[in-house]
Amino acid sequence: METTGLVSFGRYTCSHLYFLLLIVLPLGQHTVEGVWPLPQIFTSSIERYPLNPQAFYFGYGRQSAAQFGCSVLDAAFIRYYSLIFPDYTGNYPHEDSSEKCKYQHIYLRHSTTGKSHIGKKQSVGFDVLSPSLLFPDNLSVSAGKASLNAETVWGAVRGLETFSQLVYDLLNTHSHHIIKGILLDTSRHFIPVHAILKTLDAMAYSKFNVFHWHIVDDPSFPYQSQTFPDLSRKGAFHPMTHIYTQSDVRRVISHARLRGIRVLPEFDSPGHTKSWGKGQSDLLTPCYSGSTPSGAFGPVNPALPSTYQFMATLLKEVSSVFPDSYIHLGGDEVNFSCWKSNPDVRAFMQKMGFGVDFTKLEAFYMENIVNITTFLNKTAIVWQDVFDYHELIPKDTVLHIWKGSPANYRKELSRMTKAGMRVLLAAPWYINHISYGQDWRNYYTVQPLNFSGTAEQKKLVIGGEVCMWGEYVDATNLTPRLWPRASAAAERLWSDEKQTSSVDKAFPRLQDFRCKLVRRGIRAEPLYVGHCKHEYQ
Ligand code: CP6
Repeated sequence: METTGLVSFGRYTCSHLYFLLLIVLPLGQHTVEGVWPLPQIFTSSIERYPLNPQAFYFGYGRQSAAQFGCSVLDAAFIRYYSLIFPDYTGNYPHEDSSEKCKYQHIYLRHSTTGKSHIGKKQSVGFDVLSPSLLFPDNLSVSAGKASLNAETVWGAVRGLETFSQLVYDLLNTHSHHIIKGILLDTSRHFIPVHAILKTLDAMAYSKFNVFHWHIVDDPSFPYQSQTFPDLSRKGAFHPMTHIYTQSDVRRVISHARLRGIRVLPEFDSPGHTKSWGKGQSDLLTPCYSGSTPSGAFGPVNPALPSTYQFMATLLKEVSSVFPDSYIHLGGDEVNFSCWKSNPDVRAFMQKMGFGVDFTKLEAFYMENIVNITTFLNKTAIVWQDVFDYHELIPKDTVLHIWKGSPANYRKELSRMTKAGMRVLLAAPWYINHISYGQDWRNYYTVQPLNFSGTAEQKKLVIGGEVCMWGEYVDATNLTPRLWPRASAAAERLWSDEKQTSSVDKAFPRLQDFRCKLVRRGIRAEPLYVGHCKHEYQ
């Protein structure tokens, strides 16, 4: 039996276009969760086809004994159309019946305008062939065309039911985790380029698709800027050996690209910027003790126009060096005490009418920075703090949830998606936190969509990220700390939740996968007692 692009059900063979096929695993392992009762025989493929209610139509085949006017099927078409598109407010696309009778063969054209993802002119027809004892009932759906061959109209009605069950609503039943990312912090420790490249290899093995490069932070500024070379000259741990040159960055981006991984750069501000101040004077806020500067510096100074000029120039460079359409702007954990101590900042607050509400000042700063990225044709991602302070950021900004217990981040997911914002979830996957035992199970059993909200809201959860904050991590221990624990999160973000709901069933598979990583030269740590056929050499 043909399998590619085909699904067959019992005596119904079914392949299709223009509907979203539920079955996702290769032959031999799958379940047909979408069809009940279970067909006796079926084949499936990973292919899914979008169905467009405005272009979709049931029709009678040329050789069909039943034709328009067959009341059972005419009525069934209308019924199943609304079963398949429950939320569609338009009507079943009737054609004038006198016109229709002129067609020998009713094939209904899909318009290629609008939302067709396929891009080719398509037609979809449903053939109902003449009843014959010699032919089995047969539902087949293939590219551009779905046909149902049935011995009787009643068999055809059954086939329509099967078809309608195969159509599933991406919004309602499937998570839409587009981003499966890993954050690496290269500021608290310098991670040499070769270790980053190796990490990208391993990311590809677990099907991660975003490398979130938390490239700079308080402790060091290893990014070698073309426009501001002093930032790394003075702010890196070492100006020559502990920096990422432009060519290093290009190598990382190209290595990632070849593996289908996007590189998302983060230039976190206004907090987490201590190292920036070494190479850029007047950028950070001088902290005061009483009426005199204490010599310490706080977050980026939001009261000076020069700050925004600097940020615009830096982000302009960043947006040309990193081709991705997203830039992460940080905005987390801003400590207000230094801003509070500074008389110029306080005067600016008065002038702006912020009173003593420093969250307004932070919001003002972030709004300006987000606007800069918009101007540069990039979409901003910010940590959740920005939304917590200031719900009126541009609607296309992605919010990144990093803190809280499951109860807390669920509340945050509800709130943010209710406001129509897209969300990335990182809070459950702090891979830098370690403990004795099998903590990968916690990463595996996360349910990113288990929060109160509509299907529309759930669609706004665009993915998740595993975070490797760098306080206790450098190239010596990065790999075993990441793998295979991050792979547990990868399956949660990649796979169908229902088919991967058992953490115990995942255990032997993950052990096998970990051995595969080891065999490929990745020092992935063991999950528990056991051995690999090929131990690490
Ligand atoms: N660094 C930066 C960090 C963290 C954040 N931003 C962080 C703090 C506490 C925890 C996890 C991460 N180390 N720049 C917050 C996003 Cl528990």
